[in-house]
Amino acid sequence: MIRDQFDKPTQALIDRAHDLGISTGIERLSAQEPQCGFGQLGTCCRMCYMGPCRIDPFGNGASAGVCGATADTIVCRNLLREEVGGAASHVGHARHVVLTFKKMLEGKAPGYRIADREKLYEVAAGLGIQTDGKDEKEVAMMVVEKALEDLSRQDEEPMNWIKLRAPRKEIDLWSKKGLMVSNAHNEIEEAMHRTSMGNDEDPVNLLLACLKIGLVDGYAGLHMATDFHDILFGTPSVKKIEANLGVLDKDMVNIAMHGHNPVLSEKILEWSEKLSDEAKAAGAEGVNVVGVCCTGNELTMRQGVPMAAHNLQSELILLTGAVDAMVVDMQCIWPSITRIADCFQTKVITTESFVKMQGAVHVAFEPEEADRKAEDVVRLAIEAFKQRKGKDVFIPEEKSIGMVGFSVEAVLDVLKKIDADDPLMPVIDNIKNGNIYGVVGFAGCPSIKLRNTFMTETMVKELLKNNVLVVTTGCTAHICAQAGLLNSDATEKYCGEGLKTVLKALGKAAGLDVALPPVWHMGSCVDNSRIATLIKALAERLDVRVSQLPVAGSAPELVQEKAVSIGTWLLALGLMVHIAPHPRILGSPIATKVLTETLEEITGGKAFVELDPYRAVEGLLNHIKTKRQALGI
Ligand code: BF8
Ligand code: SF4
Repeated sequence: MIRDQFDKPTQALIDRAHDLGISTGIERLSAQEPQCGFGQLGTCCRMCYMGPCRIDPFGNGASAGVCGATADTIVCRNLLREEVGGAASHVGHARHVVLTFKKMLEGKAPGYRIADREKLYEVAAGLGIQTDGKDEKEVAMMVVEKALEDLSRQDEEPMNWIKLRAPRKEIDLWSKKGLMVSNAHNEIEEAMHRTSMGNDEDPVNLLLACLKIGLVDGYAGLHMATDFHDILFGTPSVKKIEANLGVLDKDMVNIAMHGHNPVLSEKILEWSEKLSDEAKAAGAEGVNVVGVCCTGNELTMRQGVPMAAHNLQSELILLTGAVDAMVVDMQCIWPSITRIADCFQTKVITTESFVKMQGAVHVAFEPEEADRKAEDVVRLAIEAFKQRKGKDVFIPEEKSIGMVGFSVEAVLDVLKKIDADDPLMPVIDNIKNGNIYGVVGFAGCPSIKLRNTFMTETMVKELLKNNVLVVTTGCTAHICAQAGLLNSDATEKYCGEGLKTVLKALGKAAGLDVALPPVWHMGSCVDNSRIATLIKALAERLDVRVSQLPVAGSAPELVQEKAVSIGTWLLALGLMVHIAPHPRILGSPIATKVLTETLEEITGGKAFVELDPYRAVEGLLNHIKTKRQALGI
């Protein structure tokens, strides 16, 4: 048994699984080891049935596939397909929300409403929609049409959401370099087409296509999803929350919401409150909705729902035996969960027709019937509680407190209290004087391969010590919350003097008695859009390119294809992106050189691969230092 390698509550549940003879990812990883070297280097091709072909980049085996494809071609084709997987997920998510919104406007989805009118009008104005003489519904429908255009137009016009959300100088650059994209679906189709057997062989051309898919992901995926989430459910504001597995309560009906889409989880939360009396009649103290993965982030930043578990804990949380229902929508849902749930009284409930699981109950969740379906789901959880009542559970007691909900709007509200006319100026002044040495965005997943090194926590603490402000999204936000990095005590404990001074002043401006936390929770993975919006605002205020700013990104525990496509978008924007573990590009000398070096001459961005947290921070700090020197600060 692997012992004492993870944080205490995670390890306690791994041990419990072992004692009960239940398999977890930790064991399944050991059973896979050593993992295939060809796969890790990216040099395995299955694009046709003359293969699969494997290229040994060290020259000890075949140097080309049966068709003659080289390691460079194979790696770049595989990378582009990974990106397509990521971008398709984000665009599919955004489309789902847009269509729900459209149904609501047409009167077909009465369970939803416009929650943030101000955001709707901000988006409409940004899209160039003339709002005079039109009512709210007409404006909203025109916004929907603009979104659907980005998924359907056949001319070469740049995507509406790029014009709406991308920084001006980067739009010019992408246009000049032939990277501009027009229709997300066409780009995804073309990327699949060009990577199929007998098409694009040129590794550089394939890498340029990766950048285009990065833009598709960033604008028709992330930004579009965030904008419609905010309009439908409200723009997040700063609030206090609890995090970690200890947020489960054995005396309540525990519903773990897992996945990504607030269209489902917001309704479940609403019905968990409405059916509270039924839960009480069943012998519970009420219904306790907790969040897992990105749905957890969506619910916490808008509704203050506790953040129970990140992706690595998504199967472990079921080992508590205290989860009555795990309700899932889309993405990052491990197939193992139904098998673990089966050992307890836990019901796994799938809700999307394209995300079904053997052993799960399927409740087809359509926006048209959102209320009735949400009611059904909560009732299933109450029934499951009745079966569990009185049985032993094992809930690790750890929980931490933190502040979440740092949308750009929320940040600007605080800054306006310091400088109403030029709210970004206080931040810029503090970047100039070095109180804020730089800003690093942490995004992505918990990797089962790196979690036991505390990769994320170690890097974040090192950066804070060096006065680097950290912003975060996704499961990395869960990791930071659990490590106590989202609260004011962390400011005192981990920040350098300069950053501490700034966060105390901001806390005061926000009307709090305490400093702001040193790590700002900006949302779910699609909300990497919010980080980009903050960067755009700074770049445009200073009239510089994004690549000139003392900022960088890190995906310190890369797992998902989605993290690869987000990372590529950030490379296109001009950022240095730190990545661990190794992306599957090292089998190609061309891909490695282009992504870690040459790209800097094109967009200003570059990938930086480093698995040691201290060396990774050193690399990020050096990058920030170079940018500061070039700006003369
Ligand atoms: O989209 S951080 S494990 S839950 S991929 Fe998935 Fe990774 Fe979590 Fe959110 Ni993002
Ligand atoms: Fe092998 Fe070429 Fe077929 Fe790939 S496309 S499996 S390299 S023959």
